[in-house]
Amino acid sequence: MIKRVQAWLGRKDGQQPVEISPDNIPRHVAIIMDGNGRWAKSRGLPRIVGHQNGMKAVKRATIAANDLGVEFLTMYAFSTENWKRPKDEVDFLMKLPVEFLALELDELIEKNVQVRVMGDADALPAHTRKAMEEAVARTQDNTGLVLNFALNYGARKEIEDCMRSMGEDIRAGVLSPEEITSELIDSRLLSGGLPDPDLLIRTSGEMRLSNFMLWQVAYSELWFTDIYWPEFDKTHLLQAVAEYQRRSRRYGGLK
Ligand code: V0D
Repeated sequence: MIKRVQAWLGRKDGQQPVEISPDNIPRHVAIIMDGNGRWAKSRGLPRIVGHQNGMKAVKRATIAANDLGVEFLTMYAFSTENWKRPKDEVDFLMKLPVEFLALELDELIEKNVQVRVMGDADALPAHTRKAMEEAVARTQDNTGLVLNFALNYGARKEIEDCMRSMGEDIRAGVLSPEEITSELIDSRLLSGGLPDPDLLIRTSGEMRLSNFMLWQVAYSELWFTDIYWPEFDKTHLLQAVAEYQRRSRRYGGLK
């Protein structure tokens, strides 16, 4: 059964219909939300206005993914490298989880969304951590879309921490080297319990992974768009999913 989803793709030649099959929706979509600063600069606005509008796009993407039947949505909100930005900008960014949850948590709960966070929360300001912990606690039994924020996250550090902890277990005699398998590593990464992303989206024209989920995206379909993150809406998600469905996924083997 093919459901025809009509979506405006911003093409000069008019509306372009996108075909989405309900049988092959990516279970896990991960997004590198790039281009907030560039979006603001292109409009002569301060960078923080870009981040503010980026937050609105997080809401749109969440609703669109939920409506489409995506089960897991991971958003790269703050990398371990982002601490190098000017202090004022970092301070502003750290208020966004508080603001986002104050505005949206009730609706997320109503929609049965489960909020998760992956990354080193210890280094975050108390107000940021508190808002996130509260959202995670209040939604932990929800059974709908899992909205997973990667915050103070870096893939190499995640792998480093995982290897160190396995080394410690070997030294303590509770783990043997033969027991180290892909499945064990999966379970001990910060994304433990989530399936690997089926589809990775990056906005704003850059075609890099930038230390995002390096282990987990081994077989993911990658989709890049030139649009800036604050412009992202459901038509872009539909476009990405339609392309995902067009590609054959072979896992390096036969179809
Ligand atoms: C700025 C674009 C939502 C990327 C989106 C602290 C950069 C807007 C959150 C958020 C950020 C995080 C956790 C949570 C609820 C919401 C967020 C940051 C940046 C980094 F539980 N948007 N958002 N967090 N931006």
